[in-house]
Amino acid sequence: MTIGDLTGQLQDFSAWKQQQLQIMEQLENWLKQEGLYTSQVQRALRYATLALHRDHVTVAVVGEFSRGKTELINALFFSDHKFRLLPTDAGRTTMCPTEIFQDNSEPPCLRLLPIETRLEEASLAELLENEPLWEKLPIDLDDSDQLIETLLKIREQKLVPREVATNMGLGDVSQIAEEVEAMVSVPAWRLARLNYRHPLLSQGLHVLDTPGLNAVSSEPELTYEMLPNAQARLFVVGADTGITQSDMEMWQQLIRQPGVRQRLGVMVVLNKADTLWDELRTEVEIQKIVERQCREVAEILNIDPNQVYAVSAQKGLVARVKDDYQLEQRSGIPELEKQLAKTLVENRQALIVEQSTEAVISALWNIEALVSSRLKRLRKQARELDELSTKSEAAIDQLLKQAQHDKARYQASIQAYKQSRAEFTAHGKILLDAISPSRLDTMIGEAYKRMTGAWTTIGLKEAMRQLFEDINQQMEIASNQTQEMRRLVRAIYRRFQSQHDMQLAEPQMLSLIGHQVELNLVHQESEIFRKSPLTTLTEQHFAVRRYFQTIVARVRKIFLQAHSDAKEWLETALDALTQEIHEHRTALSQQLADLKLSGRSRSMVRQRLASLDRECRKLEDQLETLQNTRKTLTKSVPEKDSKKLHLRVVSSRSA
Ligand SMILES: Nc1nc2c(ncn2[C@@H]2O[C@H](COP(=O)(O)OP(=O)(O)OP(=O)(O)O)[C@@H](O)[C@H]2O)c(=O)[nH]1
Ligand SMILES: [Mg+2]
Repeated sequence: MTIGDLTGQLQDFSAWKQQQLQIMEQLENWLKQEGLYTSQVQRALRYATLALHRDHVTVAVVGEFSRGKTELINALFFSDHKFRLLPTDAGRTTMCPTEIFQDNSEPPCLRLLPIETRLEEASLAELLENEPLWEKLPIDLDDSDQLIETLLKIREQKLVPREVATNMGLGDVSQIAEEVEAMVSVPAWRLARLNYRHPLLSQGLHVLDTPGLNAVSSEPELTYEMLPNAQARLFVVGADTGITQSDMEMWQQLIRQPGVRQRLGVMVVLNKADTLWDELRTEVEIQKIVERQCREVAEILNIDPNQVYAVSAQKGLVARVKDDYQLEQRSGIPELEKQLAKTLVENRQALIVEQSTEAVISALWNIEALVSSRLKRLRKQARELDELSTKSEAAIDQLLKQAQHDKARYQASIQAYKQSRAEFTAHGKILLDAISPSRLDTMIGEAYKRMTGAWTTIGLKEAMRQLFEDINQQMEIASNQTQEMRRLVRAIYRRFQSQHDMQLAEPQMLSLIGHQVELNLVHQESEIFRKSPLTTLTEQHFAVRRYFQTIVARVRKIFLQAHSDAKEWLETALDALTQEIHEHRTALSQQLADLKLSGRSRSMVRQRLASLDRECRKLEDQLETLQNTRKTLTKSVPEKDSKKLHLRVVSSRSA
């Protein structure tokens, strides 16, 4: 049976990542050896290598309960087991979000986070680190009964007093249990993490199964981080129910989130298509009905009809377990798998390139500019030295004077450079201070005090408004400083470019726009939260906690990122120029030495010319290697025998 599309694509992708890692490792060695290992490239390589090592792709499956999400996961990823891996059933089945992945550093197991942790303030990220809190159940891969039995835990519920359920923030999702009046039923676990073994998972695939109802939206980290960051999100609806009011609510809340930047990778699955397979109709008639329903779904959700896939997860699973090729094709699962594989890998790759490869490439551009500039300078020196041999002593004397004059002029401009650099550092301080973690902590601390001390909802809402006013003000200060500094850096660069004929790559600039856009989105969400009647109705303590978990946590993340970006930029923005200035000074001294030399000995001039020629050739080789490496790094499609090619490209020159 084929689960080939996904496996194949993921294998190619892993190969591509391995290849990238290899190129980067060789590049690092080569740069060190050639003395070209700048701090910018060092940072970019370290970041990219880490990102490539940690990388995985995530598929998240969301939708209302009983639409067949879990069955779809079984059919798409785990049909080679020949049994139903994850439990599915009519009614609510998956009680807590379930992550499935492979971590070879420990034996397979199921970890469960008790629902009671919702009573604590700790975030999910913190709880993930707190090992003893989790219940850990070992899994025997050779014993399918034990495996299935263990996985049934995901369905567990428990009875708690209604008040406790409310304190857990589950007041609206818990069902009233008939037996005990004041007790309500809540999921027993908050999150399940299944460390499993499977060829797809071993390629770095993570699968996130979620429960229906609004269980996901009660976990802010799931809603705002895990879901938007998944490379593919499958939204499952049922062909038997059509799109219901609650499907629509989940779509709005989880997929079209107002405060989250929309990313690619949403696929809508119209499941249970087999309920339309009416035996009294012809195949063509059935096909038409299915297509019509897909179009209707697309229309209601306001998406392209090509984003809707009609499948039967159940028939797909049965077909794959029983090796029934025809039924498998009819189930629509293979087509969905093909598109899913494409979406996953393309999105992931694009992100890796955007977030890390581009930084390495930009660092390489700067090194290229540096080497080109060295080459240009050496060639000029060689040319001048060559010309000197035909010149009279008086002419050489004249040139000597000119060179001394150049050096003096250069010395004067160094003073100006130092002044601008001091100005740059001063602006940098204001910038960093405006968005510093301690300033942020103060603002958040004050907001917390105001919110918890507020007697009325109006006071609470006012505190929320005030927090964003403070935050936006700080961002504004930072953004103004960035603009000032941009002007300053440009001016310094221009001066050295025009006055001293330096060849400089465009200086890297800092932009906080991306962070400001993110912040605006969170602000919008904060406004929705602030104005929602629910906030007025919710007990103040819970409203504040929820506000901190959903809004403030994200503000903190954006701020910290902006701060670290700014800090990194400040440390490296003038590096290229400083390096150039240093080399320029050496070149000027060298020029003077050459002039003096030319007046003395012909054979020494010849020796010097030969050595210049060797140096030029070395620089030309460096340039070629840099250009080739840049090209290979930007290649997105893995090529079968490209591994050898890279090895040669990077190492031959250094041999
Ligand atoms: N006819 C038909 N039934 C299906 C199909 N897929 C799932 N089902 C049935 O629908 C019911 C719900 O399936 P699940 O996979 O548990 O649904 P879910 O969306 O994971 O539900 P929750 O875990 O409660 O959120 C089960 O009884 C499945 O057998 C399908 O393609 N066709
Ligand atoms: Mg389920």
